[in-house]
Amino acid sequence: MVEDILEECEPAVEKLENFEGKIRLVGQYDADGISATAIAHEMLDRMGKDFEYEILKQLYEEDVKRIAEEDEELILFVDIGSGQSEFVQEHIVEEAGKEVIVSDHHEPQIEGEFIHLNPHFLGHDGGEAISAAGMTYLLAEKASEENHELVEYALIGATGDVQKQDGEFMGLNKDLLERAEERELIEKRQGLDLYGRSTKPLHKSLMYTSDPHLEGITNNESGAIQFVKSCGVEIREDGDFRTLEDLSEEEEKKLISGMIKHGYPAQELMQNIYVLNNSHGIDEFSTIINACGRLGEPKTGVKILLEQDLELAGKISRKYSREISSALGYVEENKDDTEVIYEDGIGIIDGKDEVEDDFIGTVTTITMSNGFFSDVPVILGVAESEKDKIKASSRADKDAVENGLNLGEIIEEICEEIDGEGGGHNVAAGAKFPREKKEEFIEKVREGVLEEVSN
Ligand SMILES: [Mn+2]
Repeated sequence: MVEDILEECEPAVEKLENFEGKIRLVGQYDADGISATAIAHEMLDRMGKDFEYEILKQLYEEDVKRIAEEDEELILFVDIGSGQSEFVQEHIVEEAGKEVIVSDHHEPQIEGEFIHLNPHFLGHDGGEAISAAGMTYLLAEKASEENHELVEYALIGATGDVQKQDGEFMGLNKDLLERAEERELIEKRQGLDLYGRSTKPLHKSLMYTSDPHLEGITNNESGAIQFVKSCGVEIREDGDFRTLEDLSEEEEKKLISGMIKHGYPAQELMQNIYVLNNSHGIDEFSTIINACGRLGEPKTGVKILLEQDLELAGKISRKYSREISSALGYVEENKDDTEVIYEDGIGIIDGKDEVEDDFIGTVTTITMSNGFFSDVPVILGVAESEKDKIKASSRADKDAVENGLNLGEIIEEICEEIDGEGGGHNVAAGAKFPREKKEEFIEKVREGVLEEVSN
């Protein structure tokens, strides 16, 4: 399955090997982009290349112009570039006459006159079949056998881009998973799929579980603590609450048999869990890599991956939790301010310039799962972003989605009307648009959602 992509990688490998000057590597700042950057970094290192790298949140035209003027004559873009390939073609290829390799999976604008590796050109779905880390891994695999161990980064990237469906890798990612399993870089086992598996204290994960309803545990903190203890599982370790991810396989089994004994439908909560060699679950680890970008230090993510620096990973994880707590604190502090937090058919959180735009998505996810708004089909969060833009993030209630609500479609349509960019899935969608359109956007989302929900 991946053979066609490997074949496509041949000219890129040749170009890199034969190029004698300095190379510029440009990556994107989420878990997939950081993983792709780490793979390319290692590959270039092993080729003995002289290179510089940077990681960007977005590739605006002005960034493309700046990169065109830098010293490097060959630019390797990973997880970024396909969506801006017109600018790349115009400013870097045509005006500056430089060489370009793009390894990406986003919808390409144009193919361009440069080496453009993208699953779309080969009839593969870039949405869930393979990520940029996967594409870049295949490039590295083609370049040298030494790079084979990097395949776990490809899976970390795919996980970060939410390419797993019901806990399973799909399409080309499945081929990559096979490679990783053969090389004993990842192990699959069954585990409980609870909210906050790696980020929330175990008893809270249990208490937030409402589907299925766990009598005596759901919304019952002391009940949840009692239950964990009754299974013979320690609730704390060195004074800190443990997450489900912190449990050993044995302890998790105890918890599962405890649930079955109590008559809870544990099998409904079971899912495949992928554990990396560093003993972190892949979801948790990809969240940490993603957090590096959110915290404005994406290069730390590259360092964690390349050096397997788990101490640094722990630091980032704690820092990220603090940022999330402070963003949630804003919601709590302002819950009586009807200009900021209000319910109007849907739940609205206006983070203004107080909630970092990178955290508004997490805030909407958490307020949706913890029942902050009593009974709304959708929660919409907005926050001020750079360049006079607003970043919006929305989450839909499961029942509303089951009744046909598709947030992604609603948001995408609205964005077309208001000169914004956005879209997503039925349960979660995001957007970016000019600041002066904030009220209009909120109103349109409200109308769009209520219209579908009432039908
Ligand atoms: Mn990506």
